[in-house]
Amino acid sequence: MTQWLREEFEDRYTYGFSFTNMLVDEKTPFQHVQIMDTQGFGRALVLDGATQLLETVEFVYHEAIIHPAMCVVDQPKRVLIVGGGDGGCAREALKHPGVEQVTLCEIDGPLIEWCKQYLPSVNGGCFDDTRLKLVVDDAAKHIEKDTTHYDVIIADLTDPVGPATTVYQQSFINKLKSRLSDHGVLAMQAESAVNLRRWHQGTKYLLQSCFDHVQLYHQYVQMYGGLWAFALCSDWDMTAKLSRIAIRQELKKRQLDNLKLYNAETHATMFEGFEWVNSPVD
Ligand code: SPD
Repeated sequence: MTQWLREEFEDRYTYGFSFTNMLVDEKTPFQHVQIMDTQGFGRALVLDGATQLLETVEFVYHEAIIHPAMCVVDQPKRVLIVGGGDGGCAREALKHPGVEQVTLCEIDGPLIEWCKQYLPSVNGGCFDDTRLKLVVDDAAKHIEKDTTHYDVIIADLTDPVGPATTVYQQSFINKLKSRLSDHGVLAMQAESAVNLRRWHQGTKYLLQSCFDHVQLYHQYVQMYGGLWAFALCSDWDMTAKLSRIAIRQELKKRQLDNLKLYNAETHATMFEGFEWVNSPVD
């Protein structure tokens, strides 16, 4: 029987997809986890009613959140992913030659197991990669104990509601920042500048209060209902590293010119093509 998963944004916009079988419908101590077969997008992962990924199109989000951050850092070796228990971010980060370790810190152990079982295409085998260090813990607690400095930190977070509100805080972002190496960067999903304007603005102001440089960029992400925002943050000026030419050279040097979405041209569109969304919230 066909059913619908529908999300409502700011009481003025809705987006959804149809599904047939529900494969996982469970509550963990952290969230309500659903995995279902969709009609046309492979399987879906939904947490607390919010779509996290659709199998056939998840690469758009995962490439967009990972590769700009990885490319602006010279020879990134250590990467920390906060959240991201489905493995999509780790899969993309591990594509960069020279990466020695990707630490994936996800609070929800059962979520990881269900994703491994029902969504194996998303992790691309990353859980068997010897460079992956899986930590099942609260990221705030983990980074208190972990003194590693990371070249790239990725915050692959759920929306800023419920339990996730604690991570959209200056104290948490500053803790992450304290674990960046010199010339390290943090990349984070930043909601939608057109559909979720208040959450987007809140995330932007939060990051601007913690970092000297916050570069927002945007990509159409069908599985989140439209244009989605990301933020690349640092305390050093990334301008030269973000040029189309620099990205083209870096991708060539790393033999990453065969990604599905990300290349020098799509990079330029993400970073320069969406100035029109920066109008104030009404
Ligand atoms: N509105 C949902 C935003 C979710 C961002 N995180 C997605 C996790 C995919 N790895």
